[in-house]
Amino acid sequence: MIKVIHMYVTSTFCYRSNTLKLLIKLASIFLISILAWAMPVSAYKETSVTNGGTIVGKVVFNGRVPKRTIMPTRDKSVCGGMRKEPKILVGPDKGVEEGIVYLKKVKAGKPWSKESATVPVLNQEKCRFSPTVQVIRSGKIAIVNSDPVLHNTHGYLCKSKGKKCARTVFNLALPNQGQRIEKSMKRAGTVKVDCDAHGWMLGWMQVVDNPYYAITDADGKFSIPDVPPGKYTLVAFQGYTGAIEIPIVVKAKEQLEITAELKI
Ligand SMILES: [Cu+2]
Repeated sequence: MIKVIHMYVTSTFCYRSNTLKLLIKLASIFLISILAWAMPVSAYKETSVTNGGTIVGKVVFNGRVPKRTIMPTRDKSVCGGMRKEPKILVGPDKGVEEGIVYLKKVKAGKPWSKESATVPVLNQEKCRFSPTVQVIRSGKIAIVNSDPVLHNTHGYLCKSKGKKCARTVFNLALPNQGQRIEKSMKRAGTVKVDCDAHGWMLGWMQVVDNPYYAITDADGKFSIPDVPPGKYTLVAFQGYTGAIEIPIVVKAKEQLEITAELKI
């Protein structure tokens, strides 16, 4: 009998102890997650870069370019009629226009440009986002409606490599022409923007925490100068393909040539 009671007490104690351990573990994970979320990303330090290298390159897409059919169902006098648009802007030599290129997790380097101090604008004009693709310094952005129709501008933070964009970062109704609302975009990351009133509207923003970025030109080319020598991860992103990451080594006063091939 004593043995049975002893076994019962021991097993109950073990059970309780294990439950307690599990609870402590869960609480720790929860606390760590909260802290990681609340803590600011380590701030970028501006220095003068005298021996920097330059990254030049081209973003390409070699596959068949998929198209989407846009069929406006409302506000046609402002938004236009049915049309087809390519999902990737690819030039004759396979260069991808409006690709975003940036370096991840740069701790120190060249100063931010003066332009980056002004509040960037995401305009909505003729039911299109303008610019369709932009890179913004983490901070404020102004969302503007230039149309005489309601736009409900909705931004989603993408999870990884520009995919799984589901977490709402802003959701703004702008019923009036000329309306302007400022939002704070503190976290670096890719943001997909659409409009709840016009399902075909699509735009992309990359919020960055360092000034090493570029948007590709009509030939898919880009240049990122004054990069302090070192190892980095270069990211090339396009809304439909998502992002690819390329490990690179930048050497003092040298030019590094990169071809970033995006794939579906
Ligand atoms: Cu809209």
